[in-house]
Amino acid sequence: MKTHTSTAGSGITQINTEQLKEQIIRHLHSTLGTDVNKASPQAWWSATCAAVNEQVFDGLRNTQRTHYEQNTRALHYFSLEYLMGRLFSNNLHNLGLYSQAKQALSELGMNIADLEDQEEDMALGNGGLGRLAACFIDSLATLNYPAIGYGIHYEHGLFRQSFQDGRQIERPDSWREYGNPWEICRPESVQEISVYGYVETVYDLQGKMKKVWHPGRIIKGVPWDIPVVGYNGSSVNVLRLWESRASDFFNWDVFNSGGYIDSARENIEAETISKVLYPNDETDAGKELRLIQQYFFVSCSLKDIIRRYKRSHGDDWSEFAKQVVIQLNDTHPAVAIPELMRILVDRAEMQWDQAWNLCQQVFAYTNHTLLPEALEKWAVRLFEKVLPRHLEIIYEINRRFLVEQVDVLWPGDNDKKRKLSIIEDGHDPMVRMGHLSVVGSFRVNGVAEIHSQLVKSDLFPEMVALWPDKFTNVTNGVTPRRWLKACNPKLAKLLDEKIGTAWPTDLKQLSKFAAFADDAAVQDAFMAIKQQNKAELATVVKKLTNIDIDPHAIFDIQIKRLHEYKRQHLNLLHILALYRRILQEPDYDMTPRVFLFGAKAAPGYKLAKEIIYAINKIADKINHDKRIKNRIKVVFMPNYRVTLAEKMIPAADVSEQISTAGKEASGTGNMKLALNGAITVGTLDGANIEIAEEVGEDNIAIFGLTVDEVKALHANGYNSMDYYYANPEIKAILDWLETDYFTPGKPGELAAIKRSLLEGGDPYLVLADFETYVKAQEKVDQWYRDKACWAKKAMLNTALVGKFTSDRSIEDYVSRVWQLEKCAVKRS
Ligand code: AZC
Repeated sequence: MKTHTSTAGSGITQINTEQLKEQIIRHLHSTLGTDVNKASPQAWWSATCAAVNEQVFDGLRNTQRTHYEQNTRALHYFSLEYLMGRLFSNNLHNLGLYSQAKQALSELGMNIADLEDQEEDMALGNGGLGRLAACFIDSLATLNYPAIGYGIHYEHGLFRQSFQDGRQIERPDSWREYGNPWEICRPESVQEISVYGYVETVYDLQGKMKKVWHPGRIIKGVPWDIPVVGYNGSSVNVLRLWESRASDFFNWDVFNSGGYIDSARENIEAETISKVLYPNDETDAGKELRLIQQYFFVSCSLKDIIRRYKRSHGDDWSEFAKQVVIQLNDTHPAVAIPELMRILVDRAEMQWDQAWNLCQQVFAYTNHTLLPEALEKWAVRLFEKVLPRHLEIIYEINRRFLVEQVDVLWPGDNDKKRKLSIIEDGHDPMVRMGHLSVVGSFRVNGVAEIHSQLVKSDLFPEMVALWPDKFTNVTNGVTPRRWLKACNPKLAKLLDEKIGTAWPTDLKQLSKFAAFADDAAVQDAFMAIKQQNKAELATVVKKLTNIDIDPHAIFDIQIKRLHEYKRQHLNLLHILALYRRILQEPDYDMTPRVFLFGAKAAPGYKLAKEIIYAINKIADKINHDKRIKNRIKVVFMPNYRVTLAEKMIPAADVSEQISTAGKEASGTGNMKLALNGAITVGTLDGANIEIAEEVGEDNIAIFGLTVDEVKALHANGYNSMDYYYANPEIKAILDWLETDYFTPGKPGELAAIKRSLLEGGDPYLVLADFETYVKAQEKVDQWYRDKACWAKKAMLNTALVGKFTSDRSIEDYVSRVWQLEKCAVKRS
């Protein structure tokens, strides 16, 4: 019998297979109350998690003690979303325990993969922004930076998607219905926060004016801690998520006056706050509950930070900005700025200037999008109702900003004031959260070079004139532990053999793999792995959709939220073009291709849902059409999420990154796919540009209008009709959508796409980019015919994208924004 020992690093106790087996059985007995003979897979999974947690909690204690003793400066990441996915295999990998666990379980008669499937995804996020937060906290722990993630403990994460007659159906996600082994409730750190009510102006005996907020409601925030295990067991940081409950204080009042039922209602209302994640990706919900969610978690988190600070510094605020830096993940947590001001001015009775100075040293803001519909604005009247004191503070921040900054640089220029004001004028005045975030932060960053440029030139040019040094870039990254080592074990093994095992924490090492790009034997090994991954995905596809796909076809994958700017419909038009060509020319020469989609549409986003419907209907028609002889297959995978991404990405040949230039801030799926050897078909948008720089133009299929060309086209008056009439293929395809060809007996069912592209003016320039997109796809088809050529390109993609590790992003944040020190964890 083999006995592996963990390679875990300093923070964590070493453990071998035998010990792990004993722990699992002990937990089956004493934690789960069952035994080896009757335990369900769920019980085995829980027992294994409990065993893993023995090491995790060990590391957690050591990390927290070390940070406390060393009194370290720490990063506080504020994010409304964390898209964690599953933690079982991730924690095992990061602890260096995966092979031991696999061995231990197999000796106990269990298959580790079956146990992995017992876990629900922790889907507390929508898409890129939430997954980025998850990659970042992995890297922070791996790099031994003291950091804590703060967010909301949603009872229901992102909805589960299924299709009924091709249409998206949403069901609630109950990820912790039967508990979750990774979280620890911390009743000792409960916080209470206030909302609603009114503000009273009072004067003390010296005649000094003071504002007193009399809240209308008190809500309790209960923290749940999720340990974040660094790779090789370095540090174990914490993700602290707040759950809302009715405050005891409030219940008593109502209860004593005989209002049992009312008190129950209060409970329900309070609990609503953390009930469900808003499913909007890149659209501002503008709803009262959303503002309360934002304030709830921000206020709980700030109180938590201050409590910890006061433990060592009492009422002396002078070290606060040295100890604390807060990163705002988009504007969603921006209400933290007036909240900290309120705490300092109203509570700590600090002078305004001093408080503001402190605030501006603490906050930094990341912008993730330029889309106008995603730029958050809150109606002043709503703000006034929910957070009356905060509105006053925002007015004062704004007044001083306009007088002391704007009017100094542009004296008497009212247009500038109007443009820069945190309050947008109009019949329904609004609070602009982006403006507030820029004014209140010491640093502002975009998430890819081009995006950061556009943040400066298009979004906040005047703010740049005021504070040129405030703006910077940090290009996104992804954790190679989850997105290569864990999800693509065969490729990881090949890399270990060829370039050594340092790459998971030093991804630039991958460039050594480039030396093998012309080596026929390594090419064969690489392509054989891709082939196996494709075969495995084909099994998953069969199980989920009952569609048979051929693993020898090109696997062409577009996985991301459904949005017009991401242009899944451009992909669809290409599919229709190929289909039509085959029907017109039965011997049409093309490499067989399987087009795979994964995407959720926001439940209220009509056109996005129509696009899903159209893809499903067209898929159904094409997949059953014998005439095309399987040259095309189209699959829409239901319920796309982290766990499905982990199966699709290692099997991709082609990565679709086809957003309208200037619209995708960065993208991170593009990085994951390239890392796993997929070749990008992409526009010069977001991080695609930087991927192209790294892999070289021979190894990526770039097409389409550039940002400047997009701007010029709009400026000169884009008319999509011109393309419709000029290109017979476009015309035929769009007209096809109006017939009942794909929806027998129901003509016009797919016409929404045509309408948006013609009458709707094609806001994302789908038709303008169609021709070059088709050309790029033809090039890819040609490349694939030459196996060695393809293998080389694919290998070079893996080899040359080392830049896109989230470890590098974190180091960029550390040097450009956070100024943290690493802190090696000591074992007790
Ligand atoms: C996304 C951007 O669309 C994507 O380009 C980027 O890679 C990602 O953030 C991480 O930075 N934005 C969002 O998911 N959501 C919002 C509201 O921007």
